[in-house]
Amino acid sequence: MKKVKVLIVGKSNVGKSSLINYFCNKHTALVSNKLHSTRISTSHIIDYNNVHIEFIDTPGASINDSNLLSKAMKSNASKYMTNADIIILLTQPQEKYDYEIKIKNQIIECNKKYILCVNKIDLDSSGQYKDDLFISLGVNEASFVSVKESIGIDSLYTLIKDKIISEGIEGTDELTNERNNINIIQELIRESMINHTNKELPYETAVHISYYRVKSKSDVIKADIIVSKDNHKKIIIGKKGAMIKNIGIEARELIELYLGKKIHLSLYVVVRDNWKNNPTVLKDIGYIE
Ligand SMILES: Nc1nc2c(ncn2[C@@H]2O[C@H](COP(=O)(O)OP(=O)(O)OP(=O)(O)O)[C@@H](O)[C@H]2O)c(=O)[nH]1
Ligand SMILES: [Mg+2]
Repeated sequence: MKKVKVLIVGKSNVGKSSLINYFCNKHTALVSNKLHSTRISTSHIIDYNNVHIEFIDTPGASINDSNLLSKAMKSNASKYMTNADIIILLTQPQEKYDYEIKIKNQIIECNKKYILCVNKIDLDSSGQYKDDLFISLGVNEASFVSVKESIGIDSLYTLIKDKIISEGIEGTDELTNERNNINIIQELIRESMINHTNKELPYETAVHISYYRVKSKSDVIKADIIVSKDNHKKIIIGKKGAMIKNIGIEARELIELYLGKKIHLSLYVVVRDNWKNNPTVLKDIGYIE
């Protein structure tokens, strides 16, 4: 099956994962109002008139941390740029576009063209940000959308399809990456955890699928929630296991919607000291190769 790769890049929290869920008409990418939600790139495929479009979500990295995890997140989007057929640089109404200039330069270094798209236009009806955006990026046009209000996305989709046709993009014939499924499931469990825990805790945790068996009626999935401190383990388990139970219920619902079938999900909380700097743990989770 030939697929056209559409890579979505941009600062954290601009709505990259939200846009992908909208295109796919399905909740398969982690969405949250917290910064640095997405940790790993995932592919989401849709079919349109026999054209298979693979939307690739990326972590929006503008992190200052210098641990191994942050480095992996920062390099994630650029790793996929060279193979992308189309790149969407997603941004939002804001005062400065310094981060977008950096991404644009990265795209140009890879010898690629991009579609500039501004999401969250529902938050700024004045449009005053447009001059700064155009001057900063040296362009004179962009797509303006609001995923939340369903504005402009059909036009963006048409733009993508027109580009596929006008540039004669045929797509590539690649085997579906088995790892992608695992990555999406890990991210959905993280989404449930983000929804149930407060403050910084989601940043201190990771999810590793330790066991996955496909069965005819319901798949069996076991996942470790990795934390670095005993007191984080206590918080995630909660009083009489209430917290982990609720995380599990929501995660199961999200995964069942994604897979379109029933699953049996078991969650375990595991303490791994300084896991963000542990190459073995990061490799197991798929954050580094
Ligand atoms: N007001 C408004 N909020 C939006 C819109 N689209 C997405 N959001 C919200 O913006 C927040 C961030 O959305 P995400 O899709 O997780 O952002 P992201 O770019 O994937 O972020 P990272 O994964 O951290 O890089 C969520 O709370 C969304 O509900 C929009 O059009 N308008
Ligand atoms: Mg995201």
